[in-house]
Amino acid sequence: MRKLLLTTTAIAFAVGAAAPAMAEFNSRNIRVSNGINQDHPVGNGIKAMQACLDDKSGGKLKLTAFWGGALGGDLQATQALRSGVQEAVVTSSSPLVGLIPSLGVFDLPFLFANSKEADAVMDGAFGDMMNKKLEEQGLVNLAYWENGFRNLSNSKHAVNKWEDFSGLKVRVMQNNIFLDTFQNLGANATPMAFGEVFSALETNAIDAQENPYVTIDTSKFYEVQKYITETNHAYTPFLFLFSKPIFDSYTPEEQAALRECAVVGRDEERKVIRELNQKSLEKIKAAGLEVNTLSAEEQARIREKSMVVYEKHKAEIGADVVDAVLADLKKIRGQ
Ligand code: TK8
Repeated sequence: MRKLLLTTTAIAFAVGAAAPAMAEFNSRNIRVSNGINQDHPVGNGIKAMQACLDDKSGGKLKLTAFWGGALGGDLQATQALRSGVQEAVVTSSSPLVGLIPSLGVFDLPFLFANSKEADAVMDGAFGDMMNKKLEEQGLVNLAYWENGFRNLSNSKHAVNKWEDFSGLKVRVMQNNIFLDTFQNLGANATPMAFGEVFSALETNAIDAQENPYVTIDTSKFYEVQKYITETNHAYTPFLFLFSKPIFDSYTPEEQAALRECAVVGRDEERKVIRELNQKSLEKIKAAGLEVNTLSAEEQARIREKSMVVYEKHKAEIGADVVDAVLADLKKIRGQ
């Protein structure tokens, strides 16, 4: 007993000695909600972020993750952040376009050719510019995580060309750019929150949806779909958003740790999701789905015909924002 007490005192002393650096950290329980499931790479990112926070805060900053939309969908959770009743959410940018129209830039069809381009734009000055707009709406974006390139799945027929989209009832994220992109393709597009997609597919209320392979895998959409086409029609990011009213009440050390560790989490999440992409596709194939790819000509045709969406939505997104991202991409592509 005595020995145990001594040991405890020694530990307390050791912790105490390290305390000055930790003095600026308070015990915080940070709730982070997600619409996707825990086995999505966002789960790996959150683990890595937690390890980093443990290290920096001496275990004081704790993330508690809620999966599968348990705290509400993307938009609902984001509103809870703005009013300061929830700390954080990993959300797609797309459902927030009603709130921040310029975020619609990320929904423009075929904007990014690969994830390298997406990373360069989001982790650079353009990403910072969008973060300022988010801050004006009470949202601190700690980092851009990856959702990924989106592909179409459906229960009706193989989609190999423009004409095959005709009449398909496709769920799209809640914004006009996605709606127009799919209507322009001839589909019957229906905006819907992510949490309703599985049962809408299961009951055939809709025929189709579009998401990255990893989401089609981890959210089990493959169980209620028959065909999949690698369309890569959009790359939409995840935002790691923090409630600005809550963030502002934290100490500078806590704020810095959150920002730095969200980047550590981002790097892990991007690494894992990129490794998983092909594995998820294999799993979807093994589940019996027919996998189709578009020919190079058809891809070019769809891409070209989709460009009307840029002109239609440029003013609403902000001409300066669209021009800025296109200028950035030109630079990145060395044009
Ligand atoms: C999950 C969503 C999802 C998105 C969608 O909450 O809605 O289709 O791709 O990842 O954010």
